[in-house]
Amino acid sequence: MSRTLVKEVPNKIGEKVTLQGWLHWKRDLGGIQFALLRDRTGIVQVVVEKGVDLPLAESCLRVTGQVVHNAKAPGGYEVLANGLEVLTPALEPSPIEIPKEEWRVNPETLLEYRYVSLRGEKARAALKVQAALVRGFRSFLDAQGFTEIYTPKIVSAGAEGGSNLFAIDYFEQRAYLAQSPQLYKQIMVGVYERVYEVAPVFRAEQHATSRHLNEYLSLDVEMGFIESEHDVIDLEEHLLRAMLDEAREAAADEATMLEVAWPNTAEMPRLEHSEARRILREELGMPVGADFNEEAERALGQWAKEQWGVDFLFVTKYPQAARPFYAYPEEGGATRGYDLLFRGLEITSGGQRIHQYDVLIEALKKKGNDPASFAGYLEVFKYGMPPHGGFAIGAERLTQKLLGLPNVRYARAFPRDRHRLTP
Ligand code: AMO
Repeated sequence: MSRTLVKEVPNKIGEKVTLQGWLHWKRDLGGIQFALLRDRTGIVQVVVEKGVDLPLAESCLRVTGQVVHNAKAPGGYEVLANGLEVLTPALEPSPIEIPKEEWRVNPETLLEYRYVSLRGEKARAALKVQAALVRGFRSFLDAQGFTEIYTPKIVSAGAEGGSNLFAIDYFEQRAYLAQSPQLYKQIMVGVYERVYEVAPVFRAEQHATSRHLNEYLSLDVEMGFIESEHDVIDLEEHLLRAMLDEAREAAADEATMLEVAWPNTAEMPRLEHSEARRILREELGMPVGADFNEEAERALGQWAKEQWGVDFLFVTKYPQAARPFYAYPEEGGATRGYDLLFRGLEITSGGQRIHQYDVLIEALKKKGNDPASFAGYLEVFKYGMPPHGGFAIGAERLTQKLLGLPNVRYARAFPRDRHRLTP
């Protein structure tokens, strides 16, 4: 008999079905045994006769039985098993109780046993929502004439400043893990005008925080022939709506289980950095520098929610002191660089870039970089680079804030943090 998926079971009342999955949980009531069977689509109650030996939880099973109504069963139905085959027995009890999944337990425990804690319904739902967001990212950009690119992750220089680079031995040379695809995505604008990349990037963050990973998924976009950073922000607004729509539709069950509060996407206001800074200082009493720290971002996010009812806030015209060398400079020390705060957390940096060769050389020097280290990048600016700009969304941070996860690590299957290299 062909396999029935758990989500199809309610449509098969009275029929005989064959299910496959994992033994999620079991309970022996003396005369009768209850089991929960989990597959990729959900969980169903199975009633097993007394005397049948149920294996350890997490064993892989094939169950044949009849679907019947039972008002007391989860969802109002269950499967009365008359055949049960153990496909792969679990060899040991699971180190954590998967059905008792809880985000707020010590993250060390959940992450140490991530290879099984990921099987928890919430853990896997969170990553499923993320996969839908990423699919929305790709399909929206494909439809807008963007080309997906794949840039090297082993590079000769850092694009975002030197402080958090992972150095590696590359035969007889010193190399680094890419902090971002920034320089390559710009070069590729000279080829396709509009490009995007979905790939991991690496940051040697020394401190363990709830919002930093040492390896994260960067959703990068870059486009040519723009007038200003506002063209880029317009694109990002539409893109975010498309991503959230995809997640809402394609991961509807997961979102319901995680009790997702869908954000306001109707309005995403733009606030200049100087004004944001004034608000922080004068209205919120927070003394802040050029770059806003975590507390300042949180306060600004809360302010925007209270004043304007918005979840997304673009902070534009960042000062040069707080931006990398490639940010397009403006009069008075500002740039055309922006950040996007989502519920008070920075999920994006972006902006217009310098596209003139000599301006770029000057900007590199001003930041204390040796132009010779960037030779491979600089060359292309001799050959007609259009005015261009783009941005990068941190996929885990977007997922974290959308789902209300207490820690960004839960938005990555196998997070790398200050002390974690396994699993
Ligand atoms: P930036 O360095 O601001 O910009 O990074 C872009 C976005 O990536 C996410 N992010 C992180 N997420 C998890 N852990 C980290 N350690 C971490 N660091 C950054 C954030 C952040 O907003 N090249 C530019 C982007 C551009 O201008 O196109 C860049 O990399 O969500």
